[in-house]
Amino acid sequence: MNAITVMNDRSPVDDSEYEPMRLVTHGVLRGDADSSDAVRRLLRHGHRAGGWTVFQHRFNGSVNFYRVWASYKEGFGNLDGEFWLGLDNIHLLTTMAPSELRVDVEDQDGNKRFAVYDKFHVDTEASKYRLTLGSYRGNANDAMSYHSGQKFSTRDQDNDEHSTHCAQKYLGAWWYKGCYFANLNGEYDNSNPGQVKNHV
Ligand SMILES: [Ca+2]
Repeated sequence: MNAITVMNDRSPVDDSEYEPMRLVTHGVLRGDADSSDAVRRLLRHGHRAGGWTVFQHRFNGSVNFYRVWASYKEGFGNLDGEFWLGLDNIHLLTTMAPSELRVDVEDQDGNKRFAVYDKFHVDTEASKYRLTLGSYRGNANDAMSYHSGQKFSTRDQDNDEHSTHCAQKYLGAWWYKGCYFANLNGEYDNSNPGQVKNHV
């Protein structure tokens, strides 16, 4: 399971005050993939469930997610532990077949919720892996629609729309805008298992 903290008001996280809603989640994508070695490897390792392919997994903070562009491009971590599949692979998967994005969330009391976007595409590196999402459905917060249309940013690449460098400011890497509703690759809080800090 991933860990994330998603805000529950209607403005993006930046300097404004807000009450965080703590959630646990993992991001998965659905699509039929067979042309990439890395993707084949992933699928062989059984990281699929009900037609969904997990492209990001965080659950104990053992892997550092505050990484540079090249690392997010290639992917990192261990498929048996925490990992990021890599933007090139996510681009490939979402280009080979129409894909959906699903986020499953679980709060500290074990309450589970989900969000699904009926279209999910990540563009090429030349386009800074621009994100496109379709319509939301589910019973979790719609934390991702805000990020649709945005370029990916990392600690060494500021492609967001904010005057600051969101990835550096919030210790993550994401399709930041100005800055975020969701920050799934943000700092993991080891002092509070199952949580990710979303504000510094
Ligand atoms: Ca900026």
